[in-house]
Amino acid sequence: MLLLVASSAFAYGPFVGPGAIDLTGGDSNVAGGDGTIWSSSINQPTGTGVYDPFLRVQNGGSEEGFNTDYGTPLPPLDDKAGIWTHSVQWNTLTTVTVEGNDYYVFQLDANEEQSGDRSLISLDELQIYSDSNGSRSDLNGLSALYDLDNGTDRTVFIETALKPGSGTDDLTVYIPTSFFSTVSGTDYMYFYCQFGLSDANTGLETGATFEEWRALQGGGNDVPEPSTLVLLGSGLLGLMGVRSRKK
Ligand SMILES: [Ca+2]
Ligand SMILES: [Ca+2]
Ligand SMILES: [Ca+2]
Repeated sequence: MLLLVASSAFAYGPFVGPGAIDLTGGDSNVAGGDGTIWSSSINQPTGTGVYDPFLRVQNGGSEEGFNTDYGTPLPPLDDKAGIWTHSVQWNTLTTVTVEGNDYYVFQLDANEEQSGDRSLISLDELQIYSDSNGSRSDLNGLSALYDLDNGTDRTVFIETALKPGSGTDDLTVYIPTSFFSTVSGTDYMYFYCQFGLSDANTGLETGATFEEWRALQGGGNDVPEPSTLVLLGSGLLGLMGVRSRKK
């Protein structure tokens, strides 16, 4: 007899439960529940900003790191040394305004193996800090201004098979600038991430290749054109529809 199973386009997921931000179906404009907006892939905002790399992390199994100018004798955690890992001053970030709210925008270029479920990856921790020193070797003593796990242990599930390889963006996140209202523009943004903390053999662990984060930079306020705004708004409405159907 014919057995019909999951209708998902992928064999793994959907990932459900409190704190699950599942982008594995190519989802756009998923509300993080803390004001953030997550997409597997969206059109880049038009205007003055450019996406500049500021952090590469690389390790098999799981990997963690933060951007810093510290590199001697070795960069901290699983940071990959080179021109892609460096400090970022707050006043270099571009502010994007969507429906009256201001955001900083970050993109992830993940670079996972593409066999079986290995193309999946989990983003388990994301914290953003500020400090006047751009060359820290650790983040001890700092308090996170943004924490993905604040209130709820969130996990972002990403399917890199949608945009395989290096040089293709796998995730975009809009983070409200209101989290960072106390920072000085000339201070440094520290962006800490950890991937692949899920149980082994789920495919969500990290492969041996690197992940790279980029920020929308160029400074100033970049108001999306009306067409972009409409797309974002309708995406949010679409999401609510999807959510209610799942219940
Ligand atoms: Ca993987
Ligand atoms: Ca988490
Ligand atoms: Ca990629």
